[in-house]
Amino acid sequence: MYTLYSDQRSGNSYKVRLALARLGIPYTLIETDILKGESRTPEFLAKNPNGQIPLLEVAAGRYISESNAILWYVAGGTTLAPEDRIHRAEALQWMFFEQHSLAPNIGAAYFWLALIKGGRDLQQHALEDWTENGYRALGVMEMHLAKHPYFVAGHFTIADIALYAYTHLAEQCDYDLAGYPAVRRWLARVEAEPGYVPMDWQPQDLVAAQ
Ligand SMILES: N[C@@H](CCC(=O)N[C@@H](CS)C(=O)NCC(=O)O)C(=O)O
Repeated sequence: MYTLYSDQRSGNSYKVRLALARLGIPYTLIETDILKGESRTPEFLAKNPNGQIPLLEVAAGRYISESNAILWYVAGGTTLAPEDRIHRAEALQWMFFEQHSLAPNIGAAYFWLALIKGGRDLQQHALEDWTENGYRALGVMEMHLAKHPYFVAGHFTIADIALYAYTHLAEQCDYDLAGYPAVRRWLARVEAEPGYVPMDWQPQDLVAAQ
């Protein structure tokens, strides 16, 4: 059985919880509080030298980090992970876009504005860039979603899961989605998918970090 090191408030961790729920795969969740430094302890760094969650133990002592790599692993062989060459490349394209254009802006804004007390003052210098670049990323998604129901292959895939995680948090960190109707319709479409779980959902098998 998989063991997932995850922080309930982390969008990157939520991607993995959402995929595992959709796939009906049981796992043990180890709640790892990043604000208490639980991903930077010597024990955790021995598992992931990069000191970040999510981290998935796929077999005894064998770990995968990076949320989007974990999505490919858990969804392999299912319709969530497109196998034909063009759809696989398009899924990767959107998942790299998520890491380079969405998460560094909306993900960072969510972390500092929604999770960190006093974060707005501490990060005042970065807000303008996060706003401009975050809206730019939303604009790219809007253009695609105005013509397509999902990001790739005409159906729900791990590309949607990757992009959903921080997009659905955008309104909690100052972004206004009113001007992005196709993005809003897509968010609702993802939420209507079978097996959908909200960000605060946890599996039964839960243990606290050691
Ligand atoms: N590119 C990585 C980013 C992972 C990441 O930023 N994780 C954050 C939580 S969302 C974290 O562990 N932060 C704690 C730290 O860096 O100490 C992914 O997609 O998994």
